[in-house]
Amino acid sequence: MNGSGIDVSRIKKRIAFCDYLSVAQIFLQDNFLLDTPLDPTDVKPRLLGHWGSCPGINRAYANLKAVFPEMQFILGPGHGFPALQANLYYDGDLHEVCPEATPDKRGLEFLCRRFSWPYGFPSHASPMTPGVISEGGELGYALAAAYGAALGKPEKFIAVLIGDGELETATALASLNLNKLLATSDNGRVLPILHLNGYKISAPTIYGRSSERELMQMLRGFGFDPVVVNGLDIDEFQSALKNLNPHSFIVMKTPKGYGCPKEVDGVKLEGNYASHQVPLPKAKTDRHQLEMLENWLRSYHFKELFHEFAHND
Ligand SMILES: Cc1ncc(C[n+]2csc(CCOP(=O)(O)OP(=O)(O)O)c2C)c(N)n1
Repeated sequence: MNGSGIDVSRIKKRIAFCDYLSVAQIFLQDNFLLDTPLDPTDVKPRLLGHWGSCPGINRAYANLKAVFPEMQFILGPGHGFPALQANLYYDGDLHEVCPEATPDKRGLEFLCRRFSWPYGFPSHASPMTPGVISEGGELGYALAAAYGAALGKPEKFIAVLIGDGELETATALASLNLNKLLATSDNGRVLPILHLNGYKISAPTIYGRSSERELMQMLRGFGFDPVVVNGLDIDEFQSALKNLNPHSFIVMKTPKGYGCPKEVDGVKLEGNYASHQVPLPKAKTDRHQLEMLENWLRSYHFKELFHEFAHND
């Protein structure tokens, strides 16, 4: 526990659990607990998904949930769906609408196997996702959706995660004005969190290459009270959450794709655009990439976490 009664080790475990599940949904069609060495047949034949956004989503979600268990969470980069889905599974929210998503081995299989699979779950957040009011497949609307959901609902707390690529869109940028119009006591509280991981698909983002001063000045100009947090530092994140005011804006810095292998075939993965989608695209056919995937998956020690989490396993 830290000084504010927050169980930091529980947050860490939740993050590792959801990071593993994000990777597993993208890659695995079998051997979900890694009971045996990873085999090419355990890997999905068509790898479709976005890893790069997931570690940041998992860190934002875990830190927020620890303080605001009843929050409404809006995800701008809907392509980071494996992370959102992992959190919905962890909290049991998915089970409420999807009885097969049970907290046991069968539920784990169901979740992973059906991600980005014909007649299964889409690769992006979708209307099938419990609680979704902004899909995020088309970037830009998250902030507007958040302020809209807060209108006339002073009891609400809404956290909205926006990608730094997303904040380059006209819609997201213009929506920053809503702070001046709608951050009033007759509306709910909106907490925007900019996920500053520096890259979008195949290039750096403007804000990733701006100086911190420039970015802070821009946000202050929109009437926000911005604070920068290192997304990998739970104490720092928690301290920012403890000191919120109606105009708070968190800038969460993470290395894009944090936790994946550092590089493959001479290309930098972690902290680079190359982790945006599937960092090891040849994991099924290339022995070396399969081995890298196995080491990556094992780094989370998921089996122990799952045994603590699962019922009747
Ligand atoms: C309006 C719109 N333009 C382009 C895209 C294509 N697109 C998909 S993901 C992505 C990059 C997003 O980067 P960022 O918002 O920083 O999210 P990250 O994955 O880095 O967390 C883009 C441009 C889109 N989905 N929507």
